Parts: sequence; structure tokens; C-alpha cells
Amino acid sequence: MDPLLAFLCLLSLCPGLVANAAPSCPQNVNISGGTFTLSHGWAPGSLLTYSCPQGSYPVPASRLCKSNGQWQTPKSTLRSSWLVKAVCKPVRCPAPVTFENGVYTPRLGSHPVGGNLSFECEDGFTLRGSSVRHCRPNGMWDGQTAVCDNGADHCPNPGISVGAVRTGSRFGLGDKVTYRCSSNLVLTGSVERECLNNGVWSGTEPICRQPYSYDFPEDVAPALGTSLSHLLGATNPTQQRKENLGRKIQIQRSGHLNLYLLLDASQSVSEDDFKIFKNSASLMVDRIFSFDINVSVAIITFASQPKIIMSVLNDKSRDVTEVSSSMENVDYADHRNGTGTNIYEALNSVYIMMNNQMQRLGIESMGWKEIRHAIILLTDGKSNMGGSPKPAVDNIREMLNINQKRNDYLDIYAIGVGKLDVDWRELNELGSKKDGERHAFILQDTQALQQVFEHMLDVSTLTDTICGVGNMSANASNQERTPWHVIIKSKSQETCRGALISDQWVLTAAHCFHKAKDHSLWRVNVGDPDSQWGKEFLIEEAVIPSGFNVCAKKDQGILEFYGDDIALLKLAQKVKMSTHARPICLPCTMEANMALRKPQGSTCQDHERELLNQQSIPAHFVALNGSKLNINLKTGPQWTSCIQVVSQDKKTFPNLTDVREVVTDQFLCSGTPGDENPCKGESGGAVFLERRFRFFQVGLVSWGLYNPCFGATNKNSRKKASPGVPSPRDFHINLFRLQPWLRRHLEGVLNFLPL
Ligand SMILES: *[C@@H]1O[C@H](CO)[C@@H](O)[C@H](O)[C@H]1NC(C)=O
Ligand SMILES: *[C@@H]1O[C@H](CO)[C@@H](O)[C@H](O)[C@H]1NC(C)=O
Ligand SMILES: *[C@@H]1O[C@H](CO)[C@@H](O)[C@H](O)[C@H]1NC(C)=O
Ligand SMILES: *[C@@H]1O[C@H](CO)[C@@H](O)[C@H](O)[C@H]1NC(C)=O
Ligand SMILES: *[C@@H]1O[C@H](CO)[C@@H](O)[C@H](O)[C@H]1NC(C)=O
Ligand SMILES: *[C@@H]1O[C@H](CO)[C@@H](O)[C@H](O)[C@H]1NC(C)=O
Ligand SMILES: *[C@@H]1O[C@H](CO)[C@@H](O)[C@H](O)[C@H]1NC(C)=O
Ligand SMILES: CC(=O)N[C@H]1CO[C@H](CO)[C@@H](O)[C@@H]1O
Repeated sequence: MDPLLAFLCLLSLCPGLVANAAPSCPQNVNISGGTFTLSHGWAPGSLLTYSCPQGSYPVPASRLCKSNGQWQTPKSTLRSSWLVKAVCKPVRCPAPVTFENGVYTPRLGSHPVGGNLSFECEDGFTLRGSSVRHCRPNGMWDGQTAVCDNGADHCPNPGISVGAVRTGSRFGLGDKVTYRCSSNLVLTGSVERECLNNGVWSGTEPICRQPYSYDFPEDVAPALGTSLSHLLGATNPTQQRKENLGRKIQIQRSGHLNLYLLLDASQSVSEDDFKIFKNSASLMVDRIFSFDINVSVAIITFASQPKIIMSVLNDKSRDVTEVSSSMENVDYADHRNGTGTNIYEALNSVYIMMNNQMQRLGIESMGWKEIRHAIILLTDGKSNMGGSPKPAVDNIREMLNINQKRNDYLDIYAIGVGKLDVDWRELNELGSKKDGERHAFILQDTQALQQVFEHMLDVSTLTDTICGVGNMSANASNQERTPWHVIIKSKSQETCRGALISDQWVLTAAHCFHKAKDHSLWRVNVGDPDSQWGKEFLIEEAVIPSGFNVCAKKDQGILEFYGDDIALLKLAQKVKMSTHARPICLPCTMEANMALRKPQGSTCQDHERELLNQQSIPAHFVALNGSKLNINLKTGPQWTSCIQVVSQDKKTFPNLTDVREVVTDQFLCSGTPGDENPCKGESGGAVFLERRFRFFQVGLVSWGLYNPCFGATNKNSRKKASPGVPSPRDFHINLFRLQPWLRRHLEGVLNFLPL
């Protein structure tokens, strides 16, 4: 451990103490079954954090090495210096206190992980929510609160979540209910809710949590989104739709978004935790800028005092490169002199920033009024200075004139990430509370935060042809993740796949149309074919290169040849852009240049260098069932060795002397061990890669030596190739090699860069 760091920490804790007399804390702090980390070794000021395997939690969660060389356990009521042995305890889910108009089983004091709770309603009542719930390894029940309702009142029965006690049993207009949690559970959500005239309860459903519980991303996803719909029922669909729009950070072309990232650097957050905050914040910055919207990002670190790293008043806050580089300069040590947690001052600095911007733009100006504000606090919530943060939030709300109509102009999220010992109560105080939503989360790592952030974003109003935007959430549907993906059918049979490259053009393989000259029977299915999002389009025009001829090299003993295996289809109508139908970015276009954030004046070669930048490049294609599968595209010497295998296929290529006769420069190669192999019906689909949260099509699936779907019983199964000759290999048309042809046929559709 850096001795200088320890020395400074000591000074800040107890000024006046002689440094060389620094004691160190005893090392008998092992935890059975778990591990621990120390922020500054055994020196005073060091924070010890315990962790336990999934399904258990540490008691105590952490200890602080005090200046007198004794361990202090936070919140410990023990006055003696007796050191309690740390243990990993099994996680338990809380039991219901009461359940109205029905019964539940089993009746236990608390439930083990993996245990189930079943709910049943009495006659005359219908069950809403989950009838069976499972206890998850984070101490939370899955599913939703079960409620037995008879629908007799103005508002639906708001229910009693597991572990909660409700006061108030009238659900008419203006009636109020209040909640508290039993035993030592912590309430998140609203303590009081009122039945509003639109038949909805104000605030957020209160959930009683174990103090040590944290969130899995998949639990958070529903909390951020649609849980409103079951409360509203079918009362007023138009209104429901409108209100739903305002529930997340809205990504839209009009107006402007201010994103304020506040990073807690106080003592209870260790330097390692702070690094996690920093990485999480960087990810959010990269993602928010990936939509090419007007956004400004402020960065503030805080402990006893806030430090403004980037202000929305600075023009650089609109530039992702500037914001990212100032994020690099964020330093934990900036707050060494004052290590308290002053969330009030941190939020107040946001208030001052907003106020200055309002003065600058004019309080009545549209420019000011149309700014949406999202504040994300990365913290452990342990505010210990400056008093309650609430007045600062109230000031902000008042200045932004937040009311029913303008509710979606401000979102405040309080998030704990990492192995922190987080204060749920404080986080809950901070997050804004909107009906059916929760704005306070505790997540285990940056990856979990990335998943949750994805769900915080509402991109449903991005209806222009922005390319290569897919949903990065593991919870999103296949089509949302690859919205450019289309299915090409002849009559009723699915024959090929393709990719939208604009709102009216589809890129696919020529061999799909090999035998069919009449396109009138063909259909292109855009959006999710199994849902309301799917729509079939007729083909107005099919463009196939004149050079495409599978039999062109038969004379040379090449029974099938796939040079120029590319086709463009013009759909009979324009596709309406949505979260389920958007084009992919085609390299060498202005659209892709923006997405790659390359400077103006970049060339096609620059794109090729950027996208095909290694000898083995991770890429993807879409399987018959819609999942995204992984491959590695080979370039340079690895390409040369990748294609050699072709000569082993004596059946299709008898007498082959030069593999390059078959695999010309037009082809990318994949399919070496570890790669998935495309199946027959997957031809024509995009071969794509991800950069900066956007997707770029570099190739299209053309042909291969092995068909893993041969003999498969359904779309979900593929067979691994058995070892033997020839080994699997797959070849994809390289779009960088077909630029002249693409340019000729897409002029006026896309804006191409110089070669
Ligand atoms: C704590 O555990 C480590 C490794 O398990 C062991 O080496 C060490 O001796 C233990 N210390 C004490 C004080 O029990
Ligand atoms: C809970 O239900 C699941 C299936 O719903 C079952 O697999 C599991 O064994 C049940 N657990 C207990 C403890 O009964
Ligand atoms: C978005 O920003 C650009 C450049 O900063 C500006 O020209 C444009 O008017 C802005 N759009 C809106 C809707 O504010
Ligand atoms: C901490 O305080 C000292 C003395 O007031 C000052 O010289 C130093 O610059 C401060 N350090 C930081 C990081 O603010
Ligand atoms: C991703 O999909 C989920 C689930 O449909 C949705 O709630 C979320 O808003 C989407 N996010 C983005 C950025 O598309
Ligand atoms: C292969 O080569 C042999 C000898 O050169 C020739 O007789 C035979 O016809 C060739 N096969 C094909 C399919 O071209
Ligand atoms: C879709 O198919 C792939 C293989 O083709 C398989 O690995 C995957 O599990 C399937 N997905 C589902 C949801 O069944
Ligand atoms: C918001 C959302 O789409 N949540 C879904 C996430 O995935 C699980 C199962 O994988 C679904 O049950 C949720 O509804």
C-alpha cells in the first residue's frame, strides 16, 4: 500500500496527530466462507469490505480502521472494543405479514433461497400479479405483488407487498394509504400513496427489502418500464400511452438532454468502488452519445464538497470526446481533504448549474423549457453532512416547474454499484418516484449497471433512419437487438435473410434468387414476424449483378462459384422506423461516419482500417430463430490460412489447384474452431460488428462448407460438425470489395464517402 496515501488519510481524519506514531489495526478479521478487501491496508482510515458467495451475505458488511488502531463496525451498537467474528449468513426472503381476500402458503417466518410462495384468492376476487413467487439469491421475490381485487373502487386495490403493513383500506378518489415495513426490513418506494382522479395511485409501490439485498438487472427492467399497465387496466388507453412515454430518459431528436453524472468519492466509498463508479459513468456517456442526439453531460465528483469536472454551461459538454477525456481526469484524491458525504451540496451544485443555464437562455425561452434533465447519482447513499438532500431536490423541481404535465422533464436515479454497503433508505429518499417505477437501485457491477441503463433509455420516438442502433439489453427481444434483420420468403417458404440498409432497401445474397426470375410472389418480412411489429412487404425491384453465375467456373472443376453473390431489393413501400425496424450502418457512408465518430473527410479506406482492424475480428450473424451468434472474421495471414480448407472439399471442388479461384478477394472467412456456422436459410443475412454501441455491416452470409442445420428438427437446434474433412468454413461477401457496385445502385439512397 502506498505509504503516502495512508499518511494523508490519517491527517484528514485527525489533524494534529503525529504521523509516525500511526498504529495499525489487528489482522484477526477473517470471515469464514468469505473474503475481504482493504482500501488502505491495515492503516487507520482503511475500509475493510467483506464479501460472501452468492446466496449469502456478510455480517458485518464492513469495518473502518479507526485512528486508535481499533476496528469500528458501522452501525454497531457494541461499545466494547470486542471484535465480533465476521460470518457469511444465508440470504432469506421476507414473509408476508398479511394477505387480503385470499390465502398464501407456506407460512414461514422467512424463506430460504429457492423457496416458493403461492397465493390464492377467495371467491369473487381476481388475482393480479404473480400467483407463485420464487425466492431469489439476492433475497428478493421474483414476479409481482399478488393482489386479490374485486375492482369495486375508483383505484385498483394497491395491494400489500411482501413484508409490508398497510394502513387505509378505502380506494376511492382522494383516499390515501400508508405503508411501513415489518421487523428490520427497509422500505423503498412511497410511504404514502393517494388515489388520483385518473384511477392511478400516486408514487411508487413500496417494497420491503432486506438491508443487504441488491438488484439483478432482470429485476430492475420491469421496475423501469411497463408495470404501470397492470395498475391502469383498460381504463383509458390513450392516457396510458401518453404517460408511459414519460417514464424513462427519453432519447429524441427534438429538444435537448442534460445528463448530470454525480460520483461519490467520500470515505465510505473505497478507491476501488470509485473506479467502478467511474467506469460505469464512462459507459453511460458513451451510450448516451451513441444516438446522435443533442445532449450535454455534466460530471461532478463529491465528498464533503462537490467538484465540477464538466459543466453543461461548457460547450465541450456536448462533445463526447471532450466529456470522455474529462472523465479520465476524474480523481478520487481530489476529495482527500474532505471525506464526508454531502449529497445536499452535490445536488445543490446541479441546481446552481441549471439556474445559470436558465439565466443564460432566458426563463421563458423554448430553448430552456425544452431541455430534459436526468440526474444519476452513483453513491452508497451514506449522507452524513449538509443535512437532508431533499431541499436541493425540491429547489430543482421548482425551478424546472415539474408538475403532472412536465413530469418527464426530470428524472433522478440513485444507484449503488459494486460491493458497497449501501444505505437503501437514503437511496430511496433521493430517487424520483413516479407511479409504477423505481428510481433507486443497487447493482453488483458495471455490467449490471450497463444492462439497467439500457432499460432507462426510451428510444421509441427515434423514428428517423438513424443506422445501426440496436437494443443492447439481454432482456430485449431478438428483433429489438437486431432491428435491421429481415426474412425473405418465396411464397410461404422462408428462403433467405437480409438487412435493411435504408427505409426502403434491403441487402441480401444473389443466390437466393438464383432460379426465380419472377419476384411478384416474394415477400420481405420486416420487424418481428411473430408479433404486431412484423409487416410483409412486396418487392418493387431486385438488383442482381450481371456477373453473378454459380456455374461460371464449372469448366475448371469448380461446381459452385459465388463471386458477386449480392443483391439489393427495393421494397414496394417505405418501412416505418421503430425499435423493431431500423437500418444497419453500411461502412463508407456519411451515416456510418457519424456513428463511428470519425472526422469529416474520412474515406472508405479509413472505415475498413477501423472496422477490420485485427487479424481476427469478433463479428455476428443472426440465426434462423433470431438469436445473435458469434464468429471471428479473419484478415491478412489468418485469412490465407482460413481459406485453405476449401481444397479438402473434393466433392464440390474436384481438381482444385488454387483455392483463390474459389475464394476470391470478395470473401471474408470465418468458421474456425469456436465459431458458430451459418445454416442454409441464413444466407443473405448481415455479418456485422459493434463499435461504440452501434452496428456496422461488413459482409453478408454467402456460402460455407458445413450446414449445421442439416437434419435439425427445429430452428433452435444446430449440430456441431464432427471432426473430419473438410473442416467447417464460412464465406461472406466483403462489402468493402463491392463498393463500386453498391455506389452505382444506391446513389441518392445513402451518402457515400470517397474510396
Ligand atoms: C486468515 O486467513 C488467511 C488465509 O485463509 C490465513 O493465511 C491467515 O492466517 C488467517 N488469519 C487469521 C488471523 O486467522
Ligand atoms: C419451487 O417451484 C419450482 C418450479 O416452479 C420448483 O422447481 C422448485 O423445486 C420449488 N421449490 C421448492 C422449495 O418447493
Ligand atoms: C442540436 O444541436 C445542433 C448543433 O449543436 C443544432 O444545430 C440543432 O439546432 C440542435 N437541435 C435542437 C433540436 O436543439
Ligand atoms: C488540501 O488542503 C491543503 C491545505 O489546505 C491544500 O494545500 C491542498 O491543495 C488540498 N488538497 C486538495 C486535493 O484539495
Ligand atoms: C431496450 O428494450 C427494453 C425492453 O423492451 C426497453 O424497455 C428499453 O427501453 C430498450 N432500450 C433501448 C435503449 O432501446
Ligand atoms: C479433373 O482433372 C482430370 C485430369 O486433368 C480431368 O480428366 C477431369 O475431367 C477433371 N474433372 C473435372 C470435374 O473437371
Ligand atoms: C436459437 O438457436 C441457436 C442455435 O441455432 C441456439 O443456440 C439458441 O439457444 C436458440 N435460442 C432459443 C431461444 O432457443
Ligand atoms: C422488461 C422486460 O422485458 N422484462 C423481461 C425480462 O426477461 C424475463 C425473462 O427472461 C421476463 O420475464 C421479463 O418480463
